[in-house]
Amino acid sequence: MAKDPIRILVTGAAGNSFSLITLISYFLLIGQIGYALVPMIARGVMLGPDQPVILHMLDIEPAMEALNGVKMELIDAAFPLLKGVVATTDAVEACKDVDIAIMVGGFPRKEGMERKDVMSKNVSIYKAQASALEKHAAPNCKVLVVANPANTNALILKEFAPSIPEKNISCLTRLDHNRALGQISERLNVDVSYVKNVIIWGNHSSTQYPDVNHATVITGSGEKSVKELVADDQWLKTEFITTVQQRGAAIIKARKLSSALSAASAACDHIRDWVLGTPKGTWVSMGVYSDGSYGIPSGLIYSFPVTCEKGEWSIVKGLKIDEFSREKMDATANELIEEKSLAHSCVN
Ligand code: NAX
Repeated sequence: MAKDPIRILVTGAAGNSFSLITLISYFLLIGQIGYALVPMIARGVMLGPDQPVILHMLDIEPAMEALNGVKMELIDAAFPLLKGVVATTDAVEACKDVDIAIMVGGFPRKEGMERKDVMSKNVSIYKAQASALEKHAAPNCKVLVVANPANTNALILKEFAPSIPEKNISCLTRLDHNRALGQISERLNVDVSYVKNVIIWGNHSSTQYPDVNHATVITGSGEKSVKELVADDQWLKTEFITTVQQRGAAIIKARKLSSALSAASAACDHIRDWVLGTPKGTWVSMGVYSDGSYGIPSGLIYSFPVTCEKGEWSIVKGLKIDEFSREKMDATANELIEEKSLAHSCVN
């Protein structure tokens, strides 16, 4: 019997939809994650080839025409799994009965803007959308925040939607996780699907800590430690970390646009694993509400290694943390504490 459709909200779905003037003022640094993401969802990349979906797309008024264009293209693509499209600038209509919400829309930092001004704009967006989700989404709606500052936007959403369980709110660090897998695969010249259990700790920012101390590669003679195979601790502690931390900037430099394809793909990976489960023996990185694990203060949305089963994530416990890692994990936590207090100072 055919499954019932799942309703998926994508905010910021018009992507790259600005007037020429806005475009110039953004200095061409805008990506278009929403535009890359919606066809992936409609094709079954996120929830599987037998799961029908109804897409809800929310954007702002100036992007409405472009959003209607995206809707026309979705219809023209004749995706068999796509059972409906809602394209709107009304947050209430957008959030109505959604089972999954992917929050890509946000206010980007423009040249000359203070951090506090950007934070303030995003706090007001996430406060308003939290309330629309809380009142109108399906009761067990899972939320993934992609827009930056992703961890802190997710935290604001959590705080202003108190009836949504904290377990249902997350932010995207899977792109960083996938970037770390990619770097190890390139370095060892092995298929990326044989590399597993890297970890991204902390903030989706340049203070994130990509950690391979527990990562392995599946080989013909069993699993081997990435550290042993790389056999170059200096590289792992320096270039590897900075390459992953600064990959977003490197993409902007090369493409003159931010990462969109890889970010959309990572959002699909994040939701797929969360809903359908992580493979046995494998963990992934997700920004989730800290329960105090690994000495990370509770009350932060922090990226941890997690496994998922039956639609629930759990932080992987008991990993040994060395002094080098401890310092990096605390530094990124401290940045999140500071972002949290900046965000709170912007709430009105
Ligand atoms: P774009 O600027 O192309 O798209 C943003 C979209 O959001 C636009 O269509 C805009 O009209 C819409 N929008 C603005 N305010 C809105 C609101 N209040 N409600 C609904 N929609 C609204 O950015 P894009 O490159 O698609 O990136 C989107 C966000 O993802 C940015 O904040 C970006 O920094 C962040 N990223 C996060 C990543 C992660 O791993 N967590 C990686 C990629 C990306 O940098």
